[in-house]
Amino acid sequence: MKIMFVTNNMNKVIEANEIVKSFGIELIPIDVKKIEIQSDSLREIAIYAAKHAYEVIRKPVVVEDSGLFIDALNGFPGPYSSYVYRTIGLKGILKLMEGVRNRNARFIAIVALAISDSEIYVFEGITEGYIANEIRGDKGFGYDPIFIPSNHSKTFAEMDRSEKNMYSHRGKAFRALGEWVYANRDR
Ligand code: ITT
Ligand code: NA
Repeated sequence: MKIMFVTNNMNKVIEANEIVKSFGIELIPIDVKKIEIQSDSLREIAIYAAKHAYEVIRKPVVVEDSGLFIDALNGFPGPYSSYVYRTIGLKGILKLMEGVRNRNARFIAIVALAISDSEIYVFEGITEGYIANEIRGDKGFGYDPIFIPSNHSKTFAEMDRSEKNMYSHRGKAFRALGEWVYANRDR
């Protein structure tokens, strides 16, 4: 089954496709404008974007909204992760975290699937971890070089894609989507 995926981030597409292919799903990136409202809630942002994407495409469509939430920074950058990455970047985050002992953080991914004007299903993935003391690794994307999942010593950027997918917020959210689609395959 093919599902359209509205995103400008090809890293998301590649990671997510590796996860959903075992459920017989192929995610097709599609170049439709993703409407991103300003909100503190990733869920609200994702649902709104999925609803609008469905209105344009009229076919099953997913969007993913994700972010890195750092406890010592009261959840910053959170819903602003994309903007913060492009502006202050990894170095800026490490600077804000200089001398901070509580380095706990979590990645959250919200995947919203719209299959009609009124049916939107939401799948969430959360991965707990902490902020590294320095930039490490060159795989992955975004904040991967500074995020270490709990009970691990490597950053996401030091892991191969399949290893990151086992633990990542995106892995969890898209596996949940895959299970839902599989369970509802005869609808
Ligand atoms: P689209 O909105 O077009 O899908 P985006 O990259 O702008 O792509 P978001 O608005 O969801 O995506 O912003 C999420 C940001 O959080 C993203 O730009 C990354 O900086 C960061 N992020 C999300 N998942 C990540 C991951 O697995 N590894 C590293 N950084 C991640
Ligand atoms: Na975005």
